[in-house]
Amino acid sequence: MIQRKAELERRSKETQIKVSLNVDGSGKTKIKTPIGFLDHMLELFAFHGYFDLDLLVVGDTRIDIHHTNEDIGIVLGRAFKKALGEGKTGIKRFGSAFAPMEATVGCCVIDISGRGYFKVNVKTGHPGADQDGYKFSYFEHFMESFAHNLGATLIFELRDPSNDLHTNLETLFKSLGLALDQATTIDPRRAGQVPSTKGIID
Ligand SMILES: [Mn+2]
Repeated sequence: MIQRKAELERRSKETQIKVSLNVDGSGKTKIKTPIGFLDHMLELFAFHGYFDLDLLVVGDTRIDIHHTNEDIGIVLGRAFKKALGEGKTGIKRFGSAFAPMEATVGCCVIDISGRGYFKVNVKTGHPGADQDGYKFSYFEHFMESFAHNLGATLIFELRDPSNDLHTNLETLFKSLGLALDQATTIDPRRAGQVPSTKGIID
């Protein structure tokens, strides 16, 4: 089987990011960013998606976490795109998943279509107050960057949100791990084919 792995490094005046990804891993992670809350979310995303992910980040968080949060989304999206390869041969392409936590359900639908689109719907309620410096809007910004750089349509729905931002985002990150695992799975019935009637995903 081909190795679906990627290593990337991105340096800007705001952040330095090094990532190593294996799409066909076992969920092992070594994640160290200046945003502890995001480390926790990315660990559970990778664990439930069976992705091996090493991520080392230095960022200008003395300003705020805005640049660092966004840039991690960019680099992670690029790493998945690179690991899946140019034609995305044989992958299922679509994925959808639900992850509950108490009454709250995080839902994710993804299509690795080559085009970036992002949306999140919150059904009845509020996604929760800011927590330990993290905000729901940072989640949106992170996922928008991720979707555009991966080249995927990424839609989330948060049902019956708890008052706790941590709980809510945990269901969403888990649902992404589950949905992306599905979408990146190689379907033997599509062996050697690009999963599009157009014959190309770019
Ligand atoms: Mn937690």
